[in-house]
Parts: sequence; structure tokens; C-alpha cells
Amino acid sequence: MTTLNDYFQSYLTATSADSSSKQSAVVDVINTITAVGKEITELLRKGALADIHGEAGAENVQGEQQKKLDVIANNLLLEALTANKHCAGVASEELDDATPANESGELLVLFDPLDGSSNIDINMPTGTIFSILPHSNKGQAATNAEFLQKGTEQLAAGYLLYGSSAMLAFTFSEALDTNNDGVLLFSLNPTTGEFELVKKNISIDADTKEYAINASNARHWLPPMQQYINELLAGTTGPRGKNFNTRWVAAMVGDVHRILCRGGIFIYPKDTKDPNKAGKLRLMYEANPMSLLIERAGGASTDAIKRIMDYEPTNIHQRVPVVLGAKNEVEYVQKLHQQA
Ligand code: AFP
Repeated sequence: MTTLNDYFQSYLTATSADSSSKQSAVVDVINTITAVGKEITELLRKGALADIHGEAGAENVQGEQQKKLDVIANNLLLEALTANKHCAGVASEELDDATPANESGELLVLFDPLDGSSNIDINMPTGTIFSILPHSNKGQAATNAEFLQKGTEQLAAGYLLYGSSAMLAFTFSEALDTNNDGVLLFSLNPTTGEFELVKKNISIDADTKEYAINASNARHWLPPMQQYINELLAGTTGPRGKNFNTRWVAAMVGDVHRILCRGGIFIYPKDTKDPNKAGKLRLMYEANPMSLLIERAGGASTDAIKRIMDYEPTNIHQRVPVVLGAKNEVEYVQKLHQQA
């Protein structure tokens, strides 16, 4: 059995990283996030008894009602990360602007404190998503503008899934992954309170028969997306010549986890419901970190045409359409959009 601590120790030894290295800073930040993840797990386990259900009575920057646990999770992460000496600044789904932290820190952290918050009150999966970026102006306070780095700049990314068990999935960027372990999956042992390694080098099959999309929006999708889903629905009687199955967790973290475990494609496409919104999901703390995980596991991640991690961000709360998972399937969606 390899605990997360064991894993990090051997990783730092293998990279001959000293305590001031980038690798050791990233490890320290992931440890801070997982410590908070354990607290959130405990709150979710107590559920209604911990008075975490219901609305907090405020709206977040996206104009969405904040749930009580959204606010609690956000505050816990904010407090823990701003106290971490490596963290120069923090940006969250729940905060309009980035929060500067330690000027001497070399990292910026973005997070969605509780993805899938509509699942909290019904005891369904939720999660915390994080993305770690370099802070190049070390010695200066982190500004909003500094967070606007492409997904390809991420040093590490991952999520905590609060499901029937709590799990941690993360990956380092290729450059920092000296052990070539790719995407790693740990499970929280409730007896010891330690995360234990379940799998490394997770790999996503290039083909799939399973897709995730909220089809109630079908009439608002662009024609190529309508065509794609119609082809899947036609099954063996259509051009794809095979039957497909649908799954939808209503928490991206749950859908991405399923794809890392058994493959599939996840789509939250562009639609015409609100011309001011390019998509529903947020680039910097949802789409980019999930894209790093998916690509490092051999999958692909686009906005239907363009690679997500190549986006030049213009705003920390920017939204993007997302099509990610099985490589051949993502490329097929891309082909339909390019032909349109
Ligand atoms: P919330 O965190 O506001 O519940 O949103 C979750 C989410 O952004 C993403 O995790 C889901 O895939 C998607 O929304 C679910 O959207 P629908 O409400 O359209 O099912």
C-alpha cells in the first residue's frame, strides 16, 4: 500500500528536489488541498446533520445561488491556501477577483471549491477541482492578469471526488512528471485518514460507446452537435453502426472520473440559449485542469474545434464549450464541426 505521503516522498527523492524546488512547492500545495478535501469529506458524510444543506442566501460571480457548502468549502480552501508559503495568489469560482497571498510564493492556484453543487442536497457526487500555475513575478503580489495563462502552462491539476468514497486524481505536467506516472488515482481510507494509491498511468481508450450530455438543451445546440447526438441515438441503425449509452452525473468531476475509470466522452457544448455565454463550464478552474488530466491519460479535449489548453484566457471566469474524453470520438465531433 502506497500512501500519498509515501508517493510524494519517493517523487521528491527521484527528482532530487530540495525544499525550495518547484516540485516540492507543487507537492506542498496539493497536500494543502487534500487536507481541506478531508474536511469537506467529513462535512458531506454528516450531511444534513452538519447543517450544510440549502442555500447560503447569496449569489456568486456567475449569478448562481450559492449553496451553504459551496461557501464553507470556498472559505476552507481560501484560508488554507493563502497560508501556504508557496501560494502567491488564489482564484475561485466563488470570488469575483483573485486573492493575493504570499508575495514570495512561486505558485498560483485556481479552484472550483464544490463542483456539482446541485448534488449536495440530494446526496450525490460533488468534487473540488484545482489547477496550479507558475507565478512568474515572484516577490510581487499576484494580480488577476497574472492568472490568465494557457492551460498548457499548468504545473499540475486534479480533483477530489466526494462520492460513495472520496478519491483524489491528479497529474503533474509532463515536464514535472519525472517518474512518468501520468494520471494518478488515490482513495481515502476512512480508517486511517490517508489517501492510498489505487492506480497510476491511467489510460483512456480511444473508442467508446458511452457519452454524457445534458440533452434537454438539444434544441439550442449548433447543427453539427445535433447531428452528432442524432447519430449516436440511431445506434446500429445509423452511420456509427453501434449502440451508445448515456450517463450524466450533473457534476463534471463525476463524469470525468467515470471517463478516467472506464472511458467515454463528456460534452457541455456551445448553445444559443444565451449569446453572452460561450458555454457553461469555466475555462480556468474546470475545463483546463480536466483537460490536463484527460490529455495526460491519452484522451483529447476541445471546444468542439480547438484544443482547450491552447485558449489564451481573457478572464478568470471565462466560459468555454467542452468536448473531452475518448480521442477518436472527440476527433469525430471536431470533424463534423469543421465540415459544417
Ligand atoms: P454547479 O456546480 O453549479 O452545480 O454546476 C456544475 C456544472 O458546472 C458541471 O459540473 C456539470 O457538468 C454541469 O454544471 C451540469 O449542468 P446541468 O445543470 O446543465 O446538468
